[in-house]
Amino acid sequence: RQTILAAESSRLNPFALHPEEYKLLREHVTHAQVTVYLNIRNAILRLWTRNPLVYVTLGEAVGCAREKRYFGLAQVAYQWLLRNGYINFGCVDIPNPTAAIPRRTKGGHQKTVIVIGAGMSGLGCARQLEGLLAQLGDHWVNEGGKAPKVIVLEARPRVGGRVYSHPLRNQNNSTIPEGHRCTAEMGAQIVTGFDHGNPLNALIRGQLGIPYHGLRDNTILYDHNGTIVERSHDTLVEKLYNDILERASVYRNKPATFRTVEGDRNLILFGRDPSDTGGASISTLENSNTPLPANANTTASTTEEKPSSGVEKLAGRAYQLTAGFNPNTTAAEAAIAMGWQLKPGASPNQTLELDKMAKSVDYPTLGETMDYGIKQYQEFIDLKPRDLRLLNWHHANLEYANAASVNQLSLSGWDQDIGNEFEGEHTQIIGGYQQVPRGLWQCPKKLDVRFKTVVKSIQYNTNEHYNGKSVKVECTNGEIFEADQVVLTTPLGVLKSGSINFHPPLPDWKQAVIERMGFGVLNKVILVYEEAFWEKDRDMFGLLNEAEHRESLDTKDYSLNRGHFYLFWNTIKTSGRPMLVALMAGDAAHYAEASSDDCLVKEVTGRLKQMFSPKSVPLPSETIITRWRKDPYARGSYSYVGPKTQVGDYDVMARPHGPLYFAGEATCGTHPATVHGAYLSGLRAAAEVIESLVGPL
Ligand code: FAJ
Repeated sequence: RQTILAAESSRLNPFALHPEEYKLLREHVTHAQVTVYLNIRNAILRLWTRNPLVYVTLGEAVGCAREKRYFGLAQVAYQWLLRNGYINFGCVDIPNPTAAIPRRTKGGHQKTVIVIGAGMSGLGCARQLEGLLAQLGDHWVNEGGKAPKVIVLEARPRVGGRVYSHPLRNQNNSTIPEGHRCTAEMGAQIVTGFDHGNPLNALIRGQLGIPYHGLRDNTILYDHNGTIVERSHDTLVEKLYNDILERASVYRNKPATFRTVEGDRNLILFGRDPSDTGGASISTLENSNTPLPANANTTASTTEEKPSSGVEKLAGRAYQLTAGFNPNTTAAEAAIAMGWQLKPGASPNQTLELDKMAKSVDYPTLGETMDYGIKQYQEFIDLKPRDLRLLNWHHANLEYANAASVNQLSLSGWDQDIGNEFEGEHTQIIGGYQQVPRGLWQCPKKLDVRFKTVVKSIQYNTNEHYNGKSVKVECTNGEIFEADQVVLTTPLGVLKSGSINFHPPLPDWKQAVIERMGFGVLNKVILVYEEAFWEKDRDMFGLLNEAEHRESLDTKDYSLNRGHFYLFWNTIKTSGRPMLVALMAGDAAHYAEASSDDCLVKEVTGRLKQMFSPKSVPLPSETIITRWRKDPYARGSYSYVGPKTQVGDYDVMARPHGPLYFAGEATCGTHPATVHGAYLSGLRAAAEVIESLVGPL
């Protein structure tokens, strides 16, 4: 059971090969040997996950094979896991380098790999490269040269990029140990699914020992006048919202499937190997007319779709199909089942006709389609203003999760990462999330990061046989770096802005995807007080904003204000001071960019006074307001799937071009817009660079 869990928490299917393992093994192993391989691979993962402070050696991995004849399989499993960042990643001390990756370099001179950006992807990539290169130690010597050097160029004077824990006033005392300093999270704040696949688990808990606080699902919603929305009412409207979302999901693109094979589930469950492992290789069988074993073809799904929990919703990214949703049930029947009453005379046969909106335009959006659905629901159920405020609160929550208005999200692809969310506790780091990138930078040995080094142009040569450094990187401070490979991790917003010149220009396929993908904005209004006037034990509370009167149409518009301070995080447990973080999502995020601090503080204080009346709400003693769109090294908060984004675009973002490699959250289709996605993209890019240096496994 422990080995099964180890595979699952490493985002691998314990019972099936990863598509890349399948490609590597299909010509060399039989179906029965797949079971042996999976048993070994899961057991190696178990060695790693039980204590990620300790490096798993090749010898230990080989020890996971039960018979000598499977030592070769164990070596392959070990090397695959190592190369792809499933084991021995992060801040682990590497013992005397062994010949873990038996490959040789092509030339004798010292190579240079430059990583641009010291965010989680860049640091993750550089740390992984250092680790993998160290293990090739002897081979560089054999080649008469030194191991390649890795240099990180970072525009800012700090590490972390969009993970930034801003020190609070009078707290910038370096004698206070990091984990105890009072900080405000300007960027990422939540770590999702600690126990179930998040690679940051190994870093935060296993290696750096950083304290964290588990989020509780005890959120309440305040209406604009300060009354608290009853839980039952909130649930009723949320069900309606989910129903419309689910009806809109029929327009979702079909997920890509990959070929792979499964092992024998029963044997793997009990950790046993098959007695007879002979026969033809998988590829021979596949190319012949022989019927394949029952489990021979399967699609590679490492995760299953699961309904999300309340906390997950508030943590951002997970509204998804609930098990048992039946799209053939009419909307009116569904409404009755939820607990709504139909208007007098309304027929239970009434349903939503979303096609008119979804199919009438070239680039339908989620927001327009859902609003069309809400309008149709209003024909047969009586939605009161508070219901509409609640529905718009959920829109705002999606706008937070995607850093964009729902009217900018692709109807067919906005949740293309569905099914990959990690289950389990969501947490916040105590003392600042930036401890994680700092740890990656410093442990076990400082990476070579050059701060305040802003890259302005990249000259590159795609000729594989070019005899010399293929890339010249020029910085605004006049420094020039020559490199054999460059890993670019600058945010999509920076790439979109064109602030880095490429010579020759990036090819059309890369430039086009940069333009098609969405890069949105979320902002925070951070308020520090002398004393908390809110309930200290609640991690967050929401606010339903009042509709605004639109004179031109003489109607009330619920969308205009919905993202203004729609959610407050109470970070007293993690920041060390009484602090509220008010989120500005969707259009409100842009409003925050254009408004003065004074204006925003006045507005938010007004809202808080209404919510907490008759308590007195003072002005904050310190305020910090983010304006991520204006930040020249981010130009926004995170990526989203815009109406013109195409299926597979995240992978196109990730695809290398000559000596240029790409990492960053916007290159991680399975976990975009997240810190763990950024980190995983760094591991992936490191594997690509290593392959280009020493060849494939
Ligand atoms: O909590 O995992 C969060 N949790 C999370 N990610 C978030 C979250 C969002 C979320 C919540 C729940 C589930 C999933 C996501 C919501 C929000 O609360 N939160 C969040 C909030 C804000 C306001 C922001 C801005 C972001 C988040 N994110 C997203 C993550 O922070 C990012 O996905 C991740 O940190 C990106 O890492 P990366 O390595 O891909 O990119 P950067 O920007 O960190 O690093 C690039 C580096 O390049 C920077 O250091 C930059 O200075 C440098 N650079 C740029 N131009 C350069 C350059 N260096 C040299 N020369 C140049 N020309």
